Amino acid sequence: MASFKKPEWHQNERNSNDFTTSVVSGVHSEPYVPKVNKGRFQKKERQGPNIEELEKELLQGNRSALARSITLIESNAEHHFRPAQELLQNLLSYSGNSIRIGITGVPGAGKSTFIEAFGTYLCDDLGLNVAVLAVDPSSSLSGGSILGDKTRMEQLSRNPKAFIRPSPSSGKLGGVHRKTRETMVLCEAAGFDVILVETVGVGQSEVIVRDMVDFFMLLVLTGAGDELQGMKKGIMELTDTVIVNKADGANKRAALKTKAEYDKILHFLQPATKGWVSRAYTCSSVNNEGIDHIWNVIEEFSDVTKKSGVFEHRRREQTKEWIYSMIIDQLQFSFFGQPEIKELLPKVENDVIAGNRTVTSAVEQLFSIYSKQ
Ligand SMILES: Nc1nc2c(ncn2[C@@H]2O[C@H](COP(=O)(O)OP(=O)(O)O)[C@@H](O)[C@H]2O)c(=O)[nH]1
Ligand SMILES: [Mg+2]
Repeated sequence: MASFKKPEWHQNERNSNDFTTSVVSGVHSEPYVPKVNKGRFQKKERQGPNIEELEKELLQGNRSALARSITLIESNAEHHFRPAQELLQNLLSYSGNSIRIGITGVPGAGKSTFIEAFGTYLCDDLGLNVAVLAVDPSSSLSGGSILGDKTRMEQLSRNPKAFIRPSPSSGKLGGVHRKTRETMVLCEAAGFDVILVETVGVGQSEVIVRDMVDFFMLLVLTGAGDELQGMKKGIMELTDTVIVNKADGANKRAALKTKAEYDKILHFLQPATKGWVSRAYTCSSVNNEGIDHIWNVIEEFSDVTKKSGVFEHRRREQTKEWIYSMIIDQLQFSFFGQPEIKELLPKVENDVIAGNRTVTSAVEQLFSIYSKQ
């Protein structure tokens, strides 16, 4: 009697969202396809997202359509890539009409609490639609450290005029960088007037965010003495304002002193934006003090830079920069994704580590294989 080997099933390795299954082994005269699963799973795969409908709903400001669209562009599944790009292409002409604001600062500076107060003010007092995005390069490792912040934005997350999205994780079809930029396009097409991008001041994240926003602010704590000494000068040169948060209670006087110290430093630095003098301000996010003034500063910034042409110029430069960062993303993807490279890489690595060959010759060999494809 012929032995019957039970077919084994496995989920496709791409993404846990992909419920496509396939037979990998098993002896059977006909391919073994379970009837129950066939219709359900294959239908989902074949149909894909309905881009036209998604686009229509998103343009009407439908939050659920926006959330689904972001999920689509954030997806690391290859079969989502084309539909996502098609959607973006269709929505591009509706984007660009917001003010994009980046917010950075060390953990604990009060960024999330500030966004809660600031965002609520913009929604409730000014009637604006506010989207909050996060860029957290560490989140792909930590599983989304920004999640905890949702509790700090409790009020805002329930506001019908606000939309909060945690940081995407990076993947082979592009990193956090591309996904955040594309998410901005989607938010603008959905009618958001203000986009706030929160980032932890870790590694290169503040430089990345500076490159995708119009206005960039640094939130700092009081008692700057030591902090000022240790602070990277670089970040001060990127910022359009410094906000000394937690200017309340016993901390208020110290906050004013800190503000004066930052003003002094800013005075000696190159301005982050041509024609704009970066200054320091104080606020209290928990007491809602000074929040409205910060918005006035941003509006003034927008007026000044739009009149001088600096605003548009920066956006054009940012788009150019976007092209180059995408090229680098794609190159990495195609290089490391190539089967021959994948196969050879561990061997080459070992050879170099063992001192049998130079790094240059190893890289040269890999590239000659890559360019032959
Ligand atoms: N007294 C006071 N505490 C604040 C203020 N803003 C934030 N905090 C507190 O500072 C801590 C860190 O805030 P959080 O928003 O999570 O900082 P983030 O890590 O920069 O996002 C929390 O315990 C907040 O309650 C403020 O304006 N005044
Ligand atoms: Mg936070």
